[in-house]
This record gives sequence, C-alpha cells and structure tokens, in this order.
Amino acid sequence: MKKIPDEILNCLNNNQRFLILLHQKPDGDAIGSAVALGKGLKQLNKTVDYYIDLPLEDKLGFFNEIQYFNQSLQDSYDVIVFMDCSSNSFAFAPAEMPAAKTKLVIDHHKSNAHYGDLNFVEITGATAEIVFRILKGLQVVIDEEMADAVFTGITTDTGSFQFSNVTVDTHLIASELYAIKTNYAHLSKRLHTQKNIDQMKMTGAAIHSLEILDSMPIALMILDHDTIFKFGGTINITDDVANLGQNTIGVSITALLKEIDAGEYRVSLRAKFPYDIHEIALKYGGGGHERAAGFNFSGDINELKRDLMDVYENQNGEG
Ligand SMILES: [Mn+2]
Repeated sequence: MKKIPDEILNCLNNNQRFLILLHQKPDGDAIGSAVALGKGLKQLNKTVDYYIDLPLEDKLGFFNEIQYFNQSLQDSYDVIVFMDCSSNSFAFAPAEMPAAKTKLVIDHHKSNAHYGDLNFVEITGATAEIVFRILKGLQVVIDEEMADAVFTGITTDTGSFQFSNVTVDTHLIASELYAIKTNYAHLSKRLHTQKNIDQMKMTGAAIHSLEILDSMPIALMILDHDTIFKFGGTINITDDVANLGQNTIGVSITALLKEIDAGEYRVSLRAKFPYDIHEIALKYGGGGHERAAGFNFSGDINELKRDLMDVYENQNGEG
C-alpha cells in the first residue's frame, strides 16, 4: 500500500480549521470519506465543519457524525478539503465560498481537474481507501464509526467488491477494517439490498422498463416522472438499480434514466471492460469513472441512445 505524500499529511497536521466539501448528491464513498476524515481530524483536536448536499439517501443516514453536518460556517478556514469530487463545478459548495489558505483535493476520479492548491488524486477503488491511508499516516486511532465509514465508501464504490476497480489495496484495507470491527454483514445489507416498499416497487418498475438497444449489448431503463411520483416522489433509490441492468446476460453498457422533473433526467451509466462511458458524462456536464458515471440530461433521449451505441461501435473489440 503506497504511502500518502508528506505534503498532504503536513497540510492536515499543520493546520487547525477545516471545512469538508463533497460532490453534489453525495454517495456512500463521499459521505464515508467525509465522516472518516472529519472524525480523524477532530481526534487531532482540529475544528471541522461540513457543508453537504442534504438530504442523504436513507441508507446513508446512520452515521452519528451526521448531526454535525451543515452547522454554521466560518468566514474563513485554514483548509477547505474537496473529497470524491472531480471538478470545482461538481462540488456542492456554499453560495459564498469561505476564504481558505489552502484548497486540498482528495479524489480517485481519473477525470479529476486538479483544481486545488494541493491535489492528491490516485485511481483507487474508492476515495475512502485514500482516507484510510491518510488516517494511518496521521496516526489516528480508527474507531468503529470511522471503520464503518471507510467500509461504506469502499463497498458502495466497488459494488460490494465486484467491480473492476477492486485492487489488492482494496482488500488489504478491508482486512484491516475487520481488525477494528469483526462484522460488516448488517452494514452490507443496509447499503446494498434493503429497500423500503416504495424503493422495492420502483426497482421493479425500472427492471420492467428495461429495453435492449438495437440488438446491441446496451440496456436502457427509464423511470418516468409518473412512476417516481407513484412510489413516493423521490429518486431516493440506490446506485444498485443502475447495476441491475448490468446483471442482464449479454449486457455490457447500461443507462438508467430517472425523470426528476418533466423532461429532466438524472442519468446513471455503467459499463463493463473494455467500454468507457465517462466521455458521455463529460459531454453533458457530469463526471465519473470509465465504468460508472452520471449526469443531468434534458435533451432528446434518441441522442443519448446514439451516444451509447457510438461507444459500443467505436470501442468494440478494443481494450
Ligand atoms: Mn467515489
């Protein structure tokens, strides 16, 4: 497991007042990374504020540390930490950004724009893996909630250790987490399989909508506004729904479209090796990874279908 560079550890060690920011609509990795680093810094007697896009997905609402999210902000900080966020514009930030001596970016997205004064970007399974290494570098004692937070980041961003972003380090870190807490079964179920009845029905509706594009290995699922409204009016269903399309035999690329407002979609893309769909997300102002990306979309769905088919036709057989 590679060491975290001294300049990153020094930035955290030698400053006192921190603000933690994440990407919009924070996922398990973003929230897990924030909780773990925030608690670690507090253990070193730093002050830590969080400014987070709420409400969280239900499944992420269990951290005790959440009670400290979005309390009053200071006019200035020593360090503003951007976590799991590939670009400035994708960050969820206050309308008036507090002043800071240093903007520190900690991320694992290939597309990261290195928009900080100090950037630590490494392609890992999850940002939470980097945070775990930082905590060890800072010689923080990792408690059970921090272990849960790191585990949450890793297991959600790796699809429960199933995705191609899993590495030796992912498992080494997980093994160390099991030395802190012996059982993550309850947490895994909470994060991956348990849904309330509306979320269950909406998952069913998404699967029911699944279509295959033009005999290509591309699946499209659409949850229209009426369906979302019928099952509680929120798209508070997990990434796992997008992954379900990928479970269809013969499918290599999946798009899940959730119509959050009339004609306005939140799109989640998934791909299997060797396909790279993150360029599509970038085209529409979103971000992500080669095999998992997302963006907001209000155009013609046929254009999006064309983009997906282009990825297949242009990248087929490469790799
Ligand atoms: Mn992530």
